[in-house]
Amino acid sequence: MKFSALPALAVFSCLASSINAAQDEAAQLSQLLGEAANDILGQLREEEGALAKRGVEASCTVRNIAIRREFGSMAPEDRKAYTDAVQCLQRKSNLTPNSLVPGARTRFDDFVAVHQNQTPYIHFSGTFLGWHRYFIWHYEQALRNECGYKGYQPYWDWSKWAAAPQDSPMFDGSPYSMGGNGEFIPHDPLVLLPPVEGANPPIVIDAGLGGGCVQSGPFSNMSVNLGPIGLTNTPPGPDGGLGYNPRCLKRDVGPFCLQKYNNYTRIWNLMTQRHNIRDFQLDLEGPPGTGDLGPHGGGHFAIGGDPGGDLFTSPGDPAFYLHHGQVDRLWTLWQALDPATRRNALDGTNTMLNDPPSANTTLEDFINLGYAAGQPIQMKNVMSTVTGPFCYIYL
Ligand SMILES: *[C@@H]1O[C@H](CO)[C@@H](O)[C@H](O)[C@H]1NC(C)=O
Ligand SMILES: *[C@@H]1O[C@H](CO)[C@@H](O)[C@H](O)[C@H]1NC(C)=O
Ligand SMILES: *[C@@H]1O[C@H](CO)[C@@H](O)[C@H](O)[C@H]1NC(C)=O
Ligand SMILES: [Cu+2]
Repeated sequence: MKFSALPALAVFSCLASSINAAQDEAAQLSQLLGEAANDILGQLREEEGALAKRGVEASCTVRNIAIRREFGSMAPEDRKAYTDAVQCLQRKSNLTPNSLVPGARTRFDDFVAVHQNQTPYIHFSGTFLGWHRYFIWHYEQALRNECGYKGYQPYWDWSKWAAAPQDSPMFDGSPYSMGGNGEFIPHDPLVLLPPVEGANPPIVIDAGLGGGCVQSGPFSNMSVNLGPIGLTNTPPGPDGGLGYNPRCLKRDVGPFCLQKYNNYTRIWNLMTQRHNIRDFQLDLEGPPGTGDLGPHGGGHFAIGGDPGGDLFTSPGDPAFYLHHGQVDRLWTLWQALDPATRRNALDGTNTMLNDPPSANTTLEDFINLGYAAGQPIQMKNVMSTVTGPFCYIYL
């Protein structure tokens, strides 16, 4: 009698300790990242003081710095203000000429189009982190300057919601969410083929809990105009994916990817055990050919669907910008943990996986967002979130 109760107890205590472990990991990570953020503010204060001694006024200070927050930690009305502004961008006309991108219809599409066009140069390349930093910053600027948004770009803390992202504030489908999951349509796992045919095992991603059109919340009405280009098992849209191809927003949100690639352990290791930019980027994007998607790929495929599951067209899902907010947050705070060696550290070439072969990206190289926004900018001016055009921090 006594013994039959033992296994159950053992299971229970094992579960309890893994829950405690997860809470400890969350607390430890949040402490580490909090300290990194404080270091950035401390540095700003010092620089402001040094400038003041020379009679110069600092432009980015602890008093005017923009604070980007986790979507789930924002007040409901602030979340709604954000999605209202995104919908405003989706009503304004595109600036991208239709002679270049025939399918662009809105200002929102301008951002999608430039990402489509530049995908082979801004992923698994030296510009990956800097380009996406500049990209989401200009998106935030467009929301503020063209659509009257008063807040800042939110981010998505993957690990926090890894057990059930579909029920999280981001995807629960309430009026204060980023829109719900896609309608549940039973479907097979997604099989991503390896870059080199036959060289590596394919990556199998368990089916999520959606698959169909988003039916609740802010983006249930949205028209996805561009793409797809690189959606697995789906041929490209008209004009190679740059043509007009209006359809609903589909998502396949579920816990599989986040639990596997974006849990607290993974992010803790990324932040504490990757000591140079090469290792940091590889871990974040997943070392090619290993079957590991990394937290960057994990977040993308935790959203999945169309266009979320398409490397080229993924910014066509408004959740993209919150996912890349978290990528930028982790880069920012990783840099702050050792600014002397990390502030200007770059690794990679100017083409995806150096194919075709290209030069190493340098701090002098320019990136640009085409018709979406802004001027070309040198990599050296996007390496810090408190200099150049930027003045923001993540809490
Ligand atoms: C969807 O569009 C209709 C018609 O434009 C509008 O009345 C409705 O409020 C929209 N719903 C959402 C969730 O945006
Ligand atoms: C957490 O992520 C790591 C690394 O991606 C993985 O090896 C591990 O299995 C994950 N933990 C759980 C509980 O899924
Ligand atoms: C590019 O960077 C790699 C890694 O740092 C280095 O081994 C290689 O020599 C560099 N190539 C050129 C052409 O500088
Ligand atoms: Cu991208």
